[in-house]
Amino acid sequence: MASVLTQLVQELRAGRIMVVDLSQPLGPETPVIGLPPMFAPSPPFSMEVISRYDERGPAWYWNTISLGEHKGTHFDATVHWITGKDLPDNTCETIPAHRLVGPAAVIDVTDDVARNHDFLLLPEHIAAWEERHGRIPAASWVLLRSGWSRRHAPADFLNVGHNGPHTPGFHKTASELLARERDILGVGVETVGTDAGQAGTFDPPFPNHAIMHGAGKFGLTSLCNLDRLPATGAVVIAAPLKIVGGSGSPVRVLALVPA
Ligand code: 23J
Ligand code: MN
Repeated sequence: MASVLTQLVQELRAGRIMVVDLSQPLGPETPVIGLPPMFAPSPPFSMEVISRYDERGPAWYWNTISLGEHKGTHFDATVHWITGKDLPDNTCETIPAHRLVGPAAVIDVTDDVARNHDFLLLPEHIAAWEERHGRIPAASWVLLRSGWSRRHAPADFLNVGHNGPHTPGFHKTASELLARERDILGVGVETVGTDAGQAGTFDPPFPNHAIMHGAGKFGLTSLCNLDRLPATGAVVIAAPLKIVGGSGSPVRVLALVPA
């Protein structure tokens, strides 16, 4: 009887388990969240050549990059929000690695979001999902499949109107249920942040950040290819850079998915 890992390698080689990339490309065009003007903005991504097979380095190519931690497909550590500021292991370099890997519970709200860009997930949607698929597995990444990653142009992706951004997210009662009554690693979304576009006006402001990070849970944003995942049965690996004192990091999120 082959060990589970030997079997995993065989299944990967045979194409019966696929590796699905849930990350967006990271570059100068990558959109960044717009906050109200009284708050400091996150800077854009920039890249400068150190050398490129030239007099600065005849046989090697490398760059310097500069960017906000919370740029593109990224990871929110618990220290990111004031509610998580005193929790143990709350920065990027202190998170135990086993808390970065877990089963995916994919909640598909694509149709609701097509009708209402400000759609908020409610506890009743989670109950309906659990009725069909069983209880959200222990140590899950709960992924909100909204179809939003199909919006490639930055203006469509950020969807900012005269009264701010309009993108879907979680009602605070759903965040509370997931953070307190289920055993999850965190939540992942296709939008620019784990809170809805209008969440700055909610009470409390940005409730998903406040509730998740206060409960020691993580966030993943700007995911794509969630439509290639089953509702249950995939395994997600989300490993942020081990930035000392970091509040978050660009992340390559990979899913192992049965073919
Ligand atoms: C700062 C303030 C509000 C929000 C965010 C950051 C994010 O979405 C983020 O990237 O964590 S909503
Ligand atoms: Mn973030």
